[in-house]
Amino acid sequence: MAPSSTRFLILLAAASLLASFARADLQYDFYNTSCPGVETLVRDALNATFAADSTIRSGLLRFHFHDCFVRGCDASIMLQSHNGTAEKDANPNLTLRGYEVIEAIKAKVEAACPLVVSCADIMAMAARDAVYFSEGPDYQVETGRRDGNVSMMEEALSDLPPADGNVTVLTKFFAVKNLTMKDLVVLSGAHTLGVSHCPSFSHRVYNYTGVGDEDPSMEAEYGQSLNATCGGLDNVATVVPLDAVTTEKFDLGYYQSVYAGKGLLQSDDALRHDSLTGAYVGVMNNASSLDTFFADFIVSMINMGRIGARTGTDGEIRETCGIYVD
Ligand code: HEM
Ligand SMILES: *[C@@H]1O[C@H](CO)[C@@H](O)[C@H](O)[C@H]1NC(C)=O
Ligand SMILES: *[C@@H]1O[C@H](CO)[C@@H](O)[C@H](O)[C@H]1NC(C)=O
Ligand SMILES: *[C@@H]1O[C@H](CO)[C@@H](O)[C@H](O)[C@H]1NC(C)=O
Ligand SMILES: *[C@@H]1O[C@H](CO)[C@@H](O)[C@H](O)[C@H]1NC(C)=O
Ligand SMILES: *[C@@H]1O[C@H](CO)[C@@H](O)[C@H](O)[C@H]1NC(C)=O
Ligand SMILES: *[C@@H]1O[C@H](CO)[C@@H](O)[C@H](O)[C@H]1NC(C)=O
Ligand SMILES: *[C@@H]1O[C@H](CO)[C@@H](O)[C@H](O)[C@H]1NC(C)=O
Ligand SMILES: *[C@@H]1O[C@H](CO)[C@@H](O)[C@H](O)[C@H]1NC(C)=O
Ligand SMILES: *[C@@H]1O[C@H](CO)[C@@H](O)[C@H](O)[C@H]1NC(C)=O
Ligand SMILES: CC(=O)N[C@H]1CO[C@H](CO)[C@@H](O)[C@@H]1O
Repeated sequence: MAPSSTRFLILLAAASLLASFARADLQYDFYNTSCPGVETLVRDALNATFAADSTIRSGLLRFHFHDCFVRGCDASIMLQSHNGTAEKDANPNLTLRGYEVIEAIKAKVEAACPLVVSCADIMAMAARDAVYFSEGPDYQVETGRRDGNVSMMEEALSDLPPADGNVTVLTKFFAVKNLTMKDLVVLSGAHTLGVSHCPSFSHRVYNYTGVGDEDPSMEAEYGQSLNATCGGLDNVATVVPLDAVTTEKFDLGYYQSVYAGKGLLQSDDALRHDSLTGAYVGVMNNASSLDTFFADFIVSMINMGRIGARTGTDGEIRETCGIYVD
């Protein structure tokens, strides 16, 4: 073999080794030697936070979703923009909650292990702990993500699924993130926690097709109660539970609501009108399916947590999550 091609092969081997290092996968317990006990530290801090405000749990679960769907799970949702054009400034983000919670935990983590643990991993742990402390399943999160430092409003507007989307539309938004229809119907189950502001669904009550009509798919009494609560299309101050059965408990209440025509968002109700996702909603309407939902949810959360993950030497570990960029 000629020396030049040997050199080439060695270079090739070195390059692919380097590439596989840079691509290093997420793993369980990534910080076990670099910051031992960090997951307990985060969980204990959240336990105290939730004792003071139990409603912030749903905010943290949604926060991780909005982070992952835009530029991957890289905490770019937390970046501040001098000129107001960051992800966080996009319309769907205006109701995101939990910035201060993540920042406070990050400060505690920095005190224990400076510049080791990413904001993106803390967000993933916080979403997991929010579910756990809502009587949902406990699971191990994958860690080893690093933070991004680019944040663009347009990407949040183009990559987050629309609240008035049908299953065809929603499936496309999930597919570009490597998530399946199963992930869609399972992760929508996160709406077993938390609330929505009236403008996210009020068109269903007051102006469904633009002629002052109501969405005929909505259960009649439910529509009346939404009308009474919101009192009009543009009430930005009032919130309504996404799962009216058990708003703060992670359970099957969401699927029971959707099954009964009491899904709050159009994207929730849409799930029962597609044969595949509708079948899942039907199964989850049965109380004996709780364990199946928990197991499915863990799998789909791990899938979502892998979107666009930066690992190895890609990205950075920041001291503060919400630094200014641009
Ligand atoms: C299928 C596509 C989805 C759409 C269209 C959607 C849309 C929405 C909307 C419009 C709200 C209410 C915002 C407001 O007006 O305050 C909301 C809340 C929420 N979403 Fe989703 N969502 C989707 C998927 C997800 C996923 C995958 C998760 C997490 C795994 C999630 C977790 C939450 C939570 C926990 C809340 C309540 C937040 C709070 O209480 O502050 N959503 N979602
Ligand atoms: C965690 O520790 C075990 C040994 O205790 C080790 O085998 C494993 O590689 C470590 N994992 C990481 C991600 O460092
Ligand atoms: C959370 O805090 C309460 C006290 O407020 C304590 O009883 C409970 O054991 C804690 N749970 C966990 C998982 O740390
Ligand atoms: C879903 O919505 C899209 C966009 O509005 C529309 O083109 C499509 O026909 C709808 N699909 C179904 C099955 O309703
Ligand atoms: C209802 O929707 C139509 C079409 O989008 C719009 O022209 C009309 O102004 C809306 N009505 C109200 C009360 O906003
Ligand atoms: C909403 O409530 C108002 C006042 O009670 C009533 O006049 C209106 O018809 C209701 N609209 C719908 C869509 O139920
Ligand atoms: C619920 O599921 C259980 C176990 O699969 C089944 O035995 C039962 O008949 C189901 N109940 C309903 C109402 O479908
Ligand atoms: C989807 O998976 C492919 C193949 O593993 C990967 O190259 C791509 O980066 C993933 N996309 C996202 C958004 O994670
Ligand atoms: C963003 O991070 C990259 C490394 O991932 C670095 O080269 C670049 O200078 C950073 N940009 C800013 C504005 O911090
Ligand atoms: C705002 O910041 C973004 C990101 O750096 C940049 O692309 C855009 O041109 C800036 N807009 C203005 C008006 O300065
Ligand atoms: C432009 C705008 O309203 N941005 C908001 C995005 O969300 C954060 C957190 O709720 C708000 O502080 C910003 O004002």
